[in-house]
Amino acid sequence: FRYLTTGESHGKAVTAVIEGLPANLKLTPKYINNELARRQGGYGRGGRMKLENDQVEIMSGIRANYTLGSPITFQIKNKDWVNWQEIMSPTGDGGYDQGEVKIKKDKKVKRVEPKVTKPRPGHADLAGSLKYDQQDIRNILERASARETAARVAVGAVAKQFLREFGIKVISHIVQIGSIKAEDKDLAVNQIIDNVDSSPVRTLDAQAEEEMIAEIKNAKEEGDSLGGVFEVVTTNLPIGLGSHVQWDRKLDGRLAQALMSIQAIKGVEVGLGFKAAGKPGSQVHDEIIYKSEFKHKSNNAGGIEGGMTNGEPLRVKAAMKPIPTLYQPLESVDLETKEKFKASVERSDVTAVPAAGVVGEAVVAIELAKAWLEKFGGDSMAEVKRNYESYIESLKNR
Ligand code: EPS
Repeated sequence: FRYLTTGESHGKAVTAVIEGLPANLKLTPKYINNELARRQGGYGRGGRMKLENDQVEIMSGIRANYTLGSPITFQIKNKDWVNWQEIMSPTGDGGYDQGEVKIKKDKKVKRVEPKVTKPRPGHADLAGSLKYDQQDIRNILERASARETAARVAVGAVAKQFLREFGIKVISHIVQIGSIKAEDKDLAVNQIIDNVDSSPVRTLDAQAEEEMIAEIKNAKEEGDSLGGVFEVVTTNLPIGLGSHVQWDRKLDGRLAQALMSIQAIKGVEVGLGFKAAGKPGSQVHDEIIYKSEFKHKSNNAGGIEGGMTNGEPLRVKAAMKPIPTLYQPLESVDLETKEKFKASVERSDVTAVPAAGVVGEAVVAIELAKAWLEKFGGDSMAEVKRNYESYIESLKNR
């Protein structure tokens, strides 16, 4: 299946269109809303998250809680829109007209913001404004914003519901915030699911949790921001999702692209990842055993060999850079005057790594659901299940 998202951060809503899901999959807004709430949490978020209360509104493709096989559209309204409707009005009704501030005499304009000409380091501001020939940086930053990830988490919730029909669960946990690393515990999916969301930084290491919170508090006081690392883990996947035969069908490559496309992600590791480069092969590759089915003695590969799932749980990590909107100003140059200035902000998150983990789950679930439908595809859930079961049966005869 495929999807697109739309929406500006302070526009009316973020939306998504999903195409290619089979009919008769049970989908309820409750599950999607719960995932949206998980993304909004996490210690270190700023003022905007106190304002928003993300709820999905389904516009098409679902009837009486079951998919129809037709495209699914939904929207998540931006509550902050009411404060921006003059500035973000698609028709310029608020008096704002592409770079000009006009206050109409006969109209009360609650708030008018001059155009943004000061590009913030680390954002899409500079490159986007030059590339799209924009005089007002707002025309770039609104879409570049990580607000868009709300739509992706909703799509991911749909993918998760689909995978759950086959017993596949996807979860994330935070393994590093700033300089604080959690102990590498290699926990199973259900243990992570049961424990991770009660931690304000979504980590499974209580000692690291305290230190992470202290580091976030400290960064806040200093007007600074923090990055970190999350890991996404799944239950055992069936052998053979993805393929070795062509570069764009390799599942690890597709997962890396999906994860790298999350705002502020700068690196992705599959299994041992970068650590594998420094070890001899004898300590990296997972030995194969047979106990009524083919298994591996370890899972350093993170569940993927040759671009295909190998029957083990998937383990992927992604590194997020510190949020570039800082209270501590960074040097930049005004687009119009070319004068130096120090970028300042009114409101920002200190860190969004716990939320990024939830987004990571979503994009991983989406890629897995896509690969699942490529291998076991059908127009109804019953057809997909038949195809899946017959493949699993065929493996038993090997
Ligand atoms: C974001 C900046 C902040 C974050 C926002 C992402 O928003 P604002 O500019 O309105 O203060 O709160 O995240 C979300 C709105 C969200 O839903 O996650 C950015 O520049 O990427």
